[in-house]
Amino acid sequence: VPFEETSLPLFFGWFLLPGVQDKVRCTSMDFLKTLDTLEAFKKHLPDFTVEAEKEVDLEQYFQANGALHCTTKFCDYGKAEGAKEYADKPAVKELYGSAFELSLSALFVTPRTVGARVSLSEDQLITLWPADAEKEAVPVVPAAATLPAGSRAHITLGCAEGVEPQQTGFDLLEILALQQEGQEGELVEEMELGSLAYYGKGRWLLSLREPVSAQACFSSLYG
Ligand code: 2AM
Repeated sequence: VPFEETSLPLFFGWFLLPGVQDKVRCTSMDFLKTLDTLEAFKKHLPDFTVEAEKEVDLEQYFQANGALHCTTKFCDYGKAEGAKEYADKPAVKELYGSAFELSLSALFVTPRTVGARVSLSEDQLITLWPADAEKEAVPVVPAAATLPAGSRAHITLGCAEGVEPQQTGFDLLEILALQQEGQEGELVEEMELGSLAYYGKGRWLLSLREPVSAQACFSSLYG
């Protein structure tokens, strides 16, 4: 296999700095710990898991995986569509290895994934976010076609057993699509971190009162 065909990474993305990873993991743990004690969560537990359990320990339910990051372009070592074009973009080359400030604006939980929504700045959108990131999700989440660029940006914080990480972005897009249709979600509770809303089918969104600012390095993973 020629070197050019193997030299592309598994994915490009913003990797949270180690100290920031700990902070975000703690925030996520606190949220999960609180969520599964809420009466509203217990009430909707049948929507969350089909198993006939009375309780679920969310911290056990979700498995964390590797370094926290916000994927920009999944390249699959060059096999993914548009991988080479993305890697060749002048902005990608120029900004590779530089520091960024990501704004985490919400946390969400579904029966499949837990993640943080990343609200990208105009600059981050223009320079590094692939133009087709939302369109690529359309086969799974049709409404993604009408959502603004950057809607898919997220950090996977954990996945339920047997769930692939790319599911986190689909789950976020689904919730944003409901919001766009005018569904506000059922306001469940004002928590210390922000307001918690329920979107049905086991989908929960915590809009952070104060967005969490997270320092991150734009880089890639070969894995
Ligand atoms: P994630 O961004 O939702 O966490 C390695 O698998 C990384 O690439 C993970 O971070 C994963 O999901 C992301 N990923 C895997 N397959 C993908 C795909 N087809 N499209 C976009 N991102 C993908």
